[in-house]
Amino acid sequence: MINHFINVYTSTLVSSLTGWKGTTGSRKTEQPEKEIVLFDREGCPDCRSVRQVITELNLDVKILPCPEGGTRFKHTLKEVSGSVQIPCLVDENTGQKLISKEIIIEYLFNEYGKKAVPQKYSGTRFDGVINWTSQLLRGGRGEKARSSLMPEKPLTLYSFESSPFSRPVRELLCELEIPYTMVSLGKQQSADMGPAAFRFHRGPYKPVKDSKRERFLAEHGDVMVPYLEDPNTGEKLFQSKKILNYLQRTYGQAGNK
Ligand SMILES: N[C@@H](CCC(=O)N[C@@H](CS)C(=O)NCC(=O)O)C(=O)O
Repeated sequence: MINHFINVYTSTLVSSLTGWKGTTGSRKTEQPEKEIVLFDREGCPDCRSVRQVITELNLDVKILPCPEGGTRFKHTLKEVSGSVQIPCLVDENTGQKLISKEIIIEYLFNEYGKKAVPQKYSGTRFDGVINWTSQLLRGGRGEKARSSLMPEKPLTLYSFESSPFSRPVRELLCELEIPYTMVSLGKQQSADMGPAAFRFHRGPYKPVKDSKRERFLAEHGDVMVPYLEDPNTGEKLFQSKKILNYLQRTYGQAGNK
């Protein structure tokens, strides 16, 4: 319980330190037909910058985790891009295979945001110290592989990049090298702001019309992330702590923390 509190608390500090980038989600972007794939490491600052833009553009992407020491997707990564460098983005809609965060971010804004990279996402001279402090605060979570069982089908996680409750789940998915579709549920209006239990907005919650949030509310009666679906077991879960326990129990292997 205390461990989980500290986990979420330091995750909140990281979101604050990174200026809560990756909180808002565009109302305009259209999801492309084919799945965009991101070879990603949750604890890697360059990958985080890319994921912030993915939330900002309200895109859903397939995450193939490549933690240090991981072997599951490294071979595919090398085949696809000729190197093991991450982040690496593969977009079958346009035939692009891209490495390096600057190139990926520019591509995503041009292709899906129909605009140039906003100032907010072009980096600052404080990035080095912010990244170093963030990694320190997370104590190396989301960086190194642990042995795990490979699910037959990819999982689905609803989240947005800065969500303090979702980060620990993404970190564990990365450590366990579990592939998943990351559905972005960034905040699209002021009424979306705040934790699910006490939204800053008063009155009944109404998401933006015809949005993913509206569909999520219709299906679940609330909008709250993280939310995990596992088609391998039929499990559908809210609550970060429950999800972490579930992942560890189902895919983590004995001898690991
Ligand atoms: N107790 C929940 C809290 C989840 C929560 O409050 N998540 C926030 C995002 S970090 C949320 O869903 N806010 C409402 C929203 O985004 O509409 C958990 O541990 O998962």
